[in-house]
Amino acid sequence: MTNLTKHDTPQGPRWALDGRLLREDFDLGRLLALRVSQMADFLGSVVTTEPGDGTPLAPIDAATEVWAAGVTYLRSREAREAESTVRDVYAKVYDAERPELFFKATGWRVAGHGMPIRIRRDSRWNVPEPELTLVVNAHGEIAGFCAGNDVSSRDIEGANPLYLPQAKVYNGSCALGPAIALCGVETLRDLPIDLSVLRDGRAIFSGATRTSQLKRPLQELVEYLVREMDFPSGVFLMTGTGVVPPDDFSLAPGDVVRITIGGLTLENPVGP
Ligand code: DO4
Ligand code: MG
Repeated sequence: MTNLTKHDTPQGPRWALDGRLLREDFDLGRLLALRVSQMADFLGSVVTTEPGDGTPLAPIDAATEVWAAGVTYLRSREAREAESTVRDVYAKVYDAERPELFFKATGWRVAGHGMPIRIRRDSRWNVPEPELTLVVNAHGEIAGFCAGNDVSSRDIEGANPLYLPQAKVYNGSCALGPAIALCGVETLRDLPIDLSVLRDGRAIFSGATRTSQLKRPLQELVEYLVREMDFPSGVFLMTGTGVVPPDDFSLAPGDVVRITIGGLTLENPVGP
């Protein structure tokens, strides 16, 4: 697997490939405009010998969109049925042909590894959602993945499913990182997904699942996303959560959320 990372450098944000800086004029949109079969040659032509270190940034460009799928694991359906006043919408979408897809963030809003995520001030029940996040090119091909956190308000979503955008989209509600692992789609079929929440340095919740527990094939989620919408510079697609903490759990400022997916660990403190 090849890792693409983005760093804060004295010259501004720079991308790196396996620890070596890419040319200054590289951006992710140029890579994701290509077919997967063209990417290795292109990256080879823009990689330098300079070391790519410095504070990690979210591996996404400012204008790139992040979308998300929902109720793709049985655990997510069960948890949402329990919290909601309108239960059968979740059963219906879990079993339906068409998946649930929603807009989550634009790149400039996304927190990278080590950056704070947030809980809404007008919500009392909040959870992290550890999600395999697909990096999809302009041709609808899956080029790789990163770890993602679809931070969510359960009480706002539970009050009414029409409040979903407010439960899902707010400052600090999306984290991605620490890298984009460029890989073939077969690598993604059975990846472990681990979530821990640390409070005062101690794990107060740990849970795990695997991508093989997904109800739908990854390519099917992508196919619905790109069916009637073009993404000339590519798009990120969070694929839903299979880990939901028990109902008496809520995130609090100062907690640290650690998500590991297929060897990539994304860690974010919960800010004020
Ligand atoms: O239906 C609401 C959102 C579901 C979701 O975000 C998930 O299953 O991960
Ligand atoms: Mg989710």
